[in-house]
Amino acid sequence: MSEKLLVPDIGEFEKVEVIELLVKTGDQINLNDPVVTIESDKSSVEIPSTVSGKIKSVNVKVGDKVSKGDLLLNIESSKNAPAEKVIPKDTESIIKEAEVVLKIEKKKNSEEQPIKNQKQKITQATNKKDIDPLETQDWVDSMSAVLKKDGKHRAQYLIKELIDYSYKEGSDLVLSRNTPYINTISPETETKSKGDQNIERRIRSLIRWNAAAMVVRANKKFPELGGHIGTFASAATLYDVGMNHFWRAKNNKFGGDLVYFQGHSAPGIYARAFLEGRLDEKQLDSFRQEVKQGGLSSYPHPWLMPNFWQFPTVSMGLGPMLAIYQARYMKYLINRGLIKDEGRKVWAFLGDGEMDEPESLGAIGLATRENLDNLIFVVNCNLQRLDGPVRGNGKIIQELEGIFRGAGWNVIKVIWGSYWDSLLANDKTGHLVKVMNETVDGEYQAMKARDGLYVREKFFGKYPETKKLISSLSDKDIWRLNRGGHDPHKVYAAYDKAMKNQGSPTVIIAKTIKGYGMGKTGESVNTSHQTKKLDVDDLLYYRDRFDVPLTDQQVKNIEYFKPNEKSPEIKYIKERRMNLGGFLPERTTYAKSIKAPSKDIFDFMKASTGEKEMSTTMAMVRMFTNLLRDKNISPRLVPIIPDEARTFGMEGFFQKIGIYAHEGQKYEPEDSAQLSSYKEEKSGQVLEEGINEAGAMSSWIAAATAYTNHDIEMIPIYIFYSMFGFQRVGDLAWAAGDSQARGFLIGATAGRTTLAGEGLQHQDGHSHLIASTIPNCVSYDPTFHYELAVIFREGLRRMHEKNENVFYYITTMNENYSHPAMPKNQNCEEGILKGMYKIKEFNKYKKTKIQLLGSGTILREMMAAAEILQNDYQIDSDVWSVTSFNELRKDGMEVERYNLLNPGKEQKVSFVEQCLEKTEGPIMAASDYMRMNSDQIRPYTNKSFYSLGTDGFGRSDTRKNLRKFFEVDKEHLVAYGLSVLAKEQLIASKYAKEAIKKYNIDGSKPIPTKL
Ligand SMILES: Cc1ncc(C[n+]2csc(CCOP(=O)(O)OP(=O)(O)O)c2C)c(N)n1
Ligand SMILES: [Mg+2]
Repeated sequence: MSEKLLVPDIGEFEKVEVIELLVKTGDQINLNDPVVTIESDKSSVEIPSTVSGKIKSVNVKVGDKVSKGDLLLNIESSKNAPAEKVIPKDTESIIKEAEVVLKIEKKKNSEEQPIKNQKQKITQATNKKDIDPLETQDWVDSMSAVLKKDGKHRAQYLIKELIDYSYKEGSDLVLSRNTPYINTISPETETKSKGDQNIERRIRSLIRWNAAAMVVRANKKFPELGGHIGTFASAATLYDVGMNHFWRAKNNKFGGDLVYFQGHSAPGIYARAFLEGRLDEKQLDSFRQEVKQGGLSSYPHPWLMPNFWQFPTVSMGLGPMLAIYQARYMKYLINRGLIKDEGRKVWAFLGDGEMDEPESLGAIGLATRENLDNLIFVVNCNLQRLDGPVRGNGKIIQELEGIFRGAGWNVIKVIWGSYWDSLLANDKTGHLVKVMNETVDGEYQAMKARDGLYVREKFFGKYPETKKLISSLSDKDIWRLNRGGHDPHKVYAAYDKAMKNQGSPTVIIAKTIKGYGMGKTGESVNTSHQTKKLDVDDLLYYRDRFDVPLTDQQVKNIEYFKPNEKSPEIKYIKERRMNLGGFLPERTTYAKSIKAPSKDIFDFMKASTGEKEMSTTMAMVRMFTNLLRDKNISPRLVPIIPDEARTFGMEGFFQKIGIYAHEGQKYEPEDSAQLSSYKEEKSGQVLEEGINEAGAMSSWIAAATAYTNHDIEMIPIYIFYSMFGFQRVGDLAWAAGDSQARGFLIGATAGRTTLAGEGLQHQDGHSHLIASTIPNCVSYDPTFHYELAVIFREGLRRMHEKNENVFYYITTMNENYSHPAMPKNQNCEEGILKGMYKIKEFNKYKKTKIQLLGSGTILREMMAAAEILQNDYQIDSDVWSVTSFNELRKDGMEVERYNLLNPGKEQKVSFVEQCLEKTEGPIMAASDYMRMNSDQIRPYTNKSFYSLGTDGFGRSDTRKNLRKFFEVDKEHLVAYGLSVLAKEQLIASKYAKEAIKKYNIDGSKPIPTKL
């Protein structure tokens, strides 16, 4: 049957140019195969075939302008397979998913058992708000009956119904997101650990000791080194239970759980590795002495300990975000079929003070939306941060419970240790829970800084009922009443429950004591955080507190303690880890590299675009479209966009590779009839992160380190508004460097004067400078499409084929202009990559010459200025395209350093000097960035050097006016050029004066930084 393939609905565009024919007459094509590429002035997009069959005729050619409904191809369609009858992939997966959900629901329902044996009864003591306690009791009894008969889900349903009803009847009181200040898991429902508690306690004590000894020894030797004891002291049990029973290591059978350790608990992690035989005493003694090889880094830094640490976490707030996006990315890889679903988990350990960072809580909604049941947060609530209490007058645990529960997380509070169980069981009047609820964190902290007597009086002494409750307990017994986070049974039960939770992320909020066991100097006192020296008495106390088998003399010598290899402790610790697949943390990679695409895939970018004008952003999108045709590269590309795909002309990707959505697309998009309609898919490739640069950057880091965390090399490309890139998420970019991320960051709509109408907060004139602060970030500011192609291909080769641990920052612009062909000069490619090459020479007059360096869009102003200088002033020039002042500076710095450190040896020559030393005339450089950008190379040439740039706040106007304002338009460049030559006494100053007058330049105008 003969079919006609017409141009589909392409939105608001008409007369769009055909730029590529992807098929020819006689070709056999399948449904959805791309047949032609069309390009508007903003974006390019492939048109897919809507039928399968053999092409009878192609009715368009490259250069034709087409609109909706125009004929593209005549196709002899294959019989028996009309496209309409095939159930679209999406529908299929929606049906499948619905079936799975139904099954889960069924399972859930059948699992729902009436609560029979749970004895825990929470009675809240009466208070003034209860105007009718008898009525209250009636309701409580009814609820109790429901719980017994029909279980907790039915009970919750009824409560919800009642609340809904009360709203309907006019009540506007909001349902509380809080439960009483007790453990979420009742003692009766706790899963018990099968571990040997005695031996685990001994091991934990040794780890505690060695961690403290390591910090104290380092500071005894060099008091300036610093370090923390109090944090790990509070978190030791939280880590140990995970290490002994839950966290599975990566090995050849399993991908491994991913654990984000709280940054300054690093000493404890080293101390465990010491017992495991992974680190030796010498290494412990080089804690925080990282300059010499083999030192232990102060905090988790993969850059400094690349075989050990996986995640840099110590800049507070980054860990929580990175962990959320890591868990999300893990699901992305699974849903795209790139890794297996092995039930791996992402664990993140966070401080309660750290939770105040907006980043810590900023992405918790995403974790719920995306059903990240592979994510477990553990918030160590020791109630203190650095200076003092986290919430002296309130309760951080309750606050966090409300926030996380409100966001839909599974919340598990671990507040009280097992010693409290019987007291709570005997709290018939509810007064104990009442005191627990009423006591604020400042009081809880103070109690643990004092003693049992103080707790008896201040806490239990508050009501006669609570006083009576502990009447048979000694002060020592009261002191022993432990917090949940220090009780391995409670922690085990919480972890077990978290592991089994389905459909939502879990947060375990554990109450602990800062500086646990450190005694008067460091336990629960406001200065706990900074305690890094312990005197002999403190150390003896610490030894006794944890029964560390060391003599007084050994304690005085601050000796480490490691039982011999055959001891039950060492055997146990190793056996536990072997059962869990190996040691942790450990950073390895078994990812296969990706072969860089052949050069010809970029060939079209080496030809001139002729009359056709386009921006470098558009050239980049064309390049990506081509890369998506490369079988090796295509599945590995991860385009990441913070709600700006249309800004960058990338909406064509929506249909082509789909937007990742773990639930697929449950709705018919408004624009479904259009070619670039919004298509969400479970196997979608694009990460549309919403207006969320920090989240997008976190996704990028997850993808850029997938080679180590998931053993699969990926090519993430995060495209953002350049102003909302580095300056917005600078600390994450730094963490990316530490993490040895590999991938591309594209600062689009770049430049202070190139993004015309958007104004002060949108116009970026410094992102390259920020990029230059990250040692392994390679950055470029290309002007022409062939430069972009050369840079991008080299990036693919270096990062993903050769596995170099660098990442690329490339700026692209939205100014349309035609692009010349790549110069034939052999050194051009090398120059593009090293940072500069000669793009044009003006040699007509051979009298006076100037070297003109331009970067980004300002290169074109420079080329135009060179022409004016030649034509109107008989000045010759060499024009250099500077693709990267940053790369030139790196090279210059290295060469200068070498030369200074090697006097008398053959001196090296910087690339800048190799390019410029034999040239004539002074140098004038300009870019669309601050002068500091081009100033970077000033020291690496012996010639006179003048910088121009866009220092100051941006503002909206036309490009022409902006360039005039910042004095980087061709007229200013001519005037400045003549002035430079006059200053160098190469021409008379009258020419400069004349030009300044001619171009209406006001010499008395204040510098733009003051405007
Ligand atoms: C972004 C950032 N700001 C400040 C610090 C300095 N700092 C390190 S630890 C700390 C206190 C941490 O308190 P908390 O999160 O409660 O952890 P704890 O040690 O109590 O477990 C501070 C302010 C940091 N590491 N990162
Ligand atoms: Mg804290």
